[in-house]
Formats: sequence, structure tokens, C-alpha cells
Amino acid sequence: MTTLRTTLAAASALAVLAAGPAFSQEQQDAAATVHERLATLVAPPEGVGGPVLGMARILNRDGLQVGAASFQAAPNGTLVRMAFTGVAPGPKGIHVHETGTCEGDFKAAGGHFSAAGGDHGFWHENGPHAGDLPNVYIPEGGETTVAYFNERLRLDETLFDADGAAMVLHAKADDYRSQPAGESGDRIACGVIEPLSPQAAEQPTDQTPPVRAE
Ligand SMILES: [Cu+2]
Repeated sequence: MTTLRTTLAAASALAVLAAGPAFSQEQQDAAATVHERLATLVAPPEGVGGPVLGMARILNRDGLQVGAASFQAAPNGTLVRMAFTGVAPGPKGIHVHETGTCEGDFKAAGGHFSAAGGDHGFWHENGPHAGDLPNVYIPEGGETTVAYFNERLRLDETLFDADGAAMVLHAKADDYRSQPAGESGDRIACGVIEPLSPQAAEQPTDQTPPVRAE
């Protein structure tokens, strides 16, 4: 609890000061601590599974980090791990969006990533988009960690195209049905998906190959 309180206190202190011209060293240190903690929460267990092909640092509209995501390749999809802190409680839509730009109201991130086209939502007969994910349920306290397997998502050249891709967290729940984005409301946080270098990406499998049932 002490860690959580300290982090939230640091985060809210940063929120007050985020509008200022620059972050002080102390604020930068606090931000680095938040990032390190979230990055640890989304790191896969060492030596298990495929390479981690991407990471995202998810920032709110004040430029404060409120989340992190990692993308680990699997034989038939991608395991997406996400950790959040300092987010208002409740169910929130979360998707992979088609453009790796997080500015202003995050509209620049474009629509949902879906190289194969189709429609939005798990309940749609032409759905879901490859970038569709189940809602994240943020509890009181604003912190949670989740892992979702997505069979349609691949961190390949269609995702890492010239303009990249981003994770976008919405203010409300995705209804998994309405077009084009499940009525999930404002975009409250956004993170560009950064590709990991092939060398870094291969490290997790170098030590212990994944065990697969044949
Ligand atoms: Cu979205």
C-alpha cells in the first residue's frame, strides 16, 4: 500500500505541475519510477514464450504515464500484457489504433488497427478488428494489470508500417458492437507501440526454448 500511495501521490503531484514549462529532475525521477514499475508488471517471465516484439508507454492528456503494454509473439497470435495506474475506476475500452501518433486529444491515432478490414466488435459478424481487445476494468485505487491473448493481432510489417500504431485507452466501456469504435468515448490515454530490436526481441527465447505440445 505504501508503494501504491507513494506512486499515486507522485503522479498527482506531477499532474498539478504538468502544465508548467518543464519537468524538474525530481519529477523526471518520479516518472522514471512509475515507468520502471509498470514495465516490470508487463514483462513476461524470463525464458517463457516467444519474443517480445513491442512495448508501449501509455500517457494521459497531461503527459503523465498511466500505463504500459508489452506484446509477446505466440505461434498463433499475440499476448498483450498491460498495467495501469492512476486511471479513474470503471470499465474502459482499449484498442490498438492504426497510427502511432499520440497528440492532443489522441484523435491522430486514427481508427482501429485492422489490416484485414472488417468491422468493430466481438458481437459483429464481420468482427472483430485485429486491434480490438476486451475492456479493462479499473478498480478503486486506479491500478490493475491484465493479459489478453489476441489471435488476430500480429506485430508484423502491417502494424509497424510507415506511420506505426498506438494503444488507446477510452473513457468508457466498449460495447463490442457499435461502429466504428464501440461507443467507448473520449480517448483518455495513448501510447505509441515501439518495436523492439530483433536482437532484444530474440533474447527471451535464447535461453529456454518454449515448450509446445505437438
Ligand atoms: Cu480505441
